[in-house]
Amino acid sequence: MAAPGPSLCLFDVDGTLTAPRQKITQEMDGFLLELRQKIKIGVVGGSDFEKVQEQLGNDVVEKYDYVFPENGLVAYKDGKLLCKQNIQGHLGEALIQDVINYCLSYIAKIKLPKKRGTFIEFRNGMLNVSPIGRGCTQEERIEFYELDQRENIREKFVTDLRKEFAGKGLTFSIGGQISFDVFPEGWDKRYCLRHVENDGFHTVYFFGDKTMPGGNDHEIFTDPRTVGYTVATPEDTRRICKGLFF
Ligand code: M1P
Repeated sequence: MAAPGPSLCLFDVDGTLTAPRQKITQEMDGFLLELRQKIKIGVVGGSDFEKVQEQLGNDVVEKYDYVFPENGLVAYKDGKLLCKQNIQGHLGEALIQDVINYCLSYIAKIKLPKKRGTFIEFRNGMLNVSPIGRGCTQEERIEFYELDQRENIREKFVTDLRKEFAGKGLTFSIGGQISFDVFPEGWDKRYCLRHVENDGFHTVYFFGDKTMPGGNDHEIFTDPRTVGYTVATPEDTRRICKGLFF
């Protein structure tokens, strides 16, 4: 049973509302429309706004009460842009270049079955670093993901970066299948909560699949300001919401 009073449901995107980097199914899209009749809904993803639109539809800001790409560093409420942060202003060019140079030289030294283009994507609120390159095909993405699960390529990379940049105020977070995100400490998914804090919600529910320590949903999932649910698939998300809100 849901708690009484006005509530908000915040959803992670990949693995929670959609399969990783895939479009939302019609069924899930329809379900969220129904859910929105009962409760305010929002999304918070690591991906940038363009990717959120690709996955949830070009009209995503009309379909959800809140849309928080890049952990809420970019924020939309009621269809309107609320704010856009940038990392360069916060971290400074020198540190950003050190991170970029270090990552590129690390990637240059590892041998993988395949490497494609766009190893670093510079976003508003984060750097997204991919050893295979974001330009890979869906098949190549799965191949890398399976290899990564066996060989912990990203985990080793991130462990190395955490040592190299200790004390510099950076967070390295593994969220998806082929990459990890780099952003200032505190700019994880909890960042989006500041945009809803004064909107009078009694309860903010959060649903995510990467809620374990080290996963990019962990901080917001364990935050005292949310009631967190771990899901394994979009079907799981639907099932839990039905039990809570219908
Ligand atoms: O939302 C989870 C992650 O989705 C993408 O990851 P990948 O392409 O590696 O599957 C990225 O947009 C990443 O920033 C994000 O955290």
